[in-house]
Amino acid sequence: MSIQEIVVPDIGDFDAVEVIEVLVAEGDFIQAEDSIVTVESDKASMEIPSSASGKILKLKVGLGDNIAEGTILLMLEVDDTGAVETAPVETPATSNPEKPPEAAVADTPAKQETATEAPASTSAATTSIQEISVPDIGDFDAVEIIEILVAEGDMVEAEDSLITVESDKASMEIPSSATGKVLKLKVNIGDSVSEGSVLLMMEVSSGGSAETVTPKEDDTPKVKPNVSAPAEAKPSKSPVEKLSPTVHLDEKRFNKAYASPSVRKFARELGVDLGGVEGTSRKGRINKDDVKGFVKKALSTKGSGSSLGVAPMPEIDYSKFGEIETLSLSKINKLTGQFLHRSWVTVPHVTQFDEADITEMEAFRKQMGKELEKDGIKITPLAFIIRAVVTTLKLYPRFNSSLDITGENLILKKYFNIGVAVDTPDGLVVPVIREADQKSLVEISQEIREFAQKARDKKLKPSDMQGGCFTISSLGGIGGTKFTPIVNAPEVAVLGVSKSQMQPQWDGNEFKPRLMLPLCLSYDHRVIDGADGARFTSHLSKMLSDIRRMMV
Ligand code: CAO
Repeated sequence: MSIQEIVVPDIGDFDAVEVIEVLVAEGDFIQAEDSIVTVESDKASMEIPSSASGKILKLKVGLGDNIAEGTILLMLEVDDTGAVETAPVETPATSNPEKPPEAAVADTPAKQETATEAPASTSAATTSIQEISVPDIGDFDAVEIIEILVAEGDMVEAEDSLITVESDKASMEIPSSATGKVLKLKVNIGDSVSEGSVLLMMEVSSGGSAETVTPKEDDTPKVKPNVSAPAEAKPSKSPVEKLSPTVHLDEKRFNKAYASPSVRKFARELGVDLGGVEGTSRKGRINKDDVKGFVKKALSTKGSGSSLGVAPMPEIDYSKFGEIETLSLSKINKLTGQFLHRSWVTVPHVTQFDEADITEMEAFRKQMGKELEKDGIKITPLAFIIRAVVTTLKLYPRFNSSLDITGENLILKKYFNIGVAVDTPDGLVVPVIREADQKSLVEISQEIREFAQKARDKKLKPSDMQGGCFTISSLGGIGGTKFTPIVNAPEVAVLGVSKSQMQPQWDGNEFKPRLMLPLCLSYDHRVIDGADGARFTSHLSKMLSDIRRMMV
């Protein structure tokens, strides 16, 4: 027996984290990898596991303590003789070369007890015999051994493959959980094995130290009962669950994944849901590199499907199906893509459709257009729409707001800066017409032209695109009947405008041809109710149908 300090292992960036739960008590028997405490940082909580098996003599931490890597958690009485799963065997000094290794595992329980109860101190290294069994292999149950990869007498390293098993779906290599010498194989090709099946007996060296104790009995190798399995021993979780920050894994999917235990362990440590990882090894088995690749991809595509718990896009070689050309996305494309993606996944969108009768507005615009043409000024419907939007925003101030970062407060803006989506060869940009409520139709029109030109000449400054309250995306000059624009978050609403069309409208007596403008308002449903969405577009429609109302 020896007494060991159990300390906090490397827990990554968790530094000086608070103990929020102590999961063991003095006197408890624990297994290596059993959780000792739960700690919590501002980001996540994590269970800290024991690095050894034994009896807790003294707890060194309590609730509320701050701990970091190296902090002593408890003092553990450890049976170095291998009492947990192993039997002490001869030390080099006392070995009996005549005794075959197999005999070690065939000794009687009576002798085993003696070995446990009568330890003697020594500084020499000890060896023990361990049963190496099949670890957690997910949904593979009663699978057939098709290959034995080691022989008696072989030295194997932990994680070296011992056997290959095959189910009706796939094959898998089962690795060793320890380093040592194979003494006795316990399985044959054709045997069926499941989690827990003993594969072989291994001679494991436990290394010498001042505290190491070995039996003072004779030099006969012994096996003793597993003293770590009494009722008070806590059920052991998968070792890696302990060190992983709290990450939700779909256990069913995870178990079904075709991967070896070491890869499963690795995936759990990284919080990777194996169910979403594509295996590239034989028969689609997932290897460590697949898990690493998955993590790399998830990190490079911020906010990608993986972070949402959905399967990533498959990587497809399209050239298999025909000629292809690869174009790299422009900087604007990439940036816009990120913003739109974030908005799409974080804002609950609703789109309200409506129409405005702009027959009169268009007549007026055309008349104005003729008058202003000589001064080189052109007014498009967009300038009217901006004015009508501002008037409507004044009536419905929630549409001119943003949620604060906590999501608990609404910031109402008392200014009216309207963003206008501009299509350029490099992608979409949104310059902002500031204080649109203080500008005339002509001023707004000129600003749209200038911004559109600057955008296409790549001359927009970052400040030209800041401070917007509400965005308009006008596709009217191009075509289309309706679309669902994405809110330019943290704004809460965006107006899409499609191409106006002459349509028959019933005036109570007869159908009359009227120029109808399609309006598509998308809004953040956390901030705006459906009824208000409909009120907003109705009012906007009224403004555009009778532009005199904008003056009121
Ligand atoms: N219905 C019918 N015709 C329309 C219209 C509408 N809703 N809106 C504009 N038009 C007409 C204009 O009157 C103009 O016709 P005339 O030259 O005969 O007067 C023509 O379409 C072209 O207008 P325009 O597009 O040059 O000017 P605009 O002020 O309407 O728009 C701008 C300016 C910069 C917004 C626009 O050029 C643009 O880039 N739009 C694309 C926006 C976009 O890509 N949105 C998608 C975002 S989501 O991916």
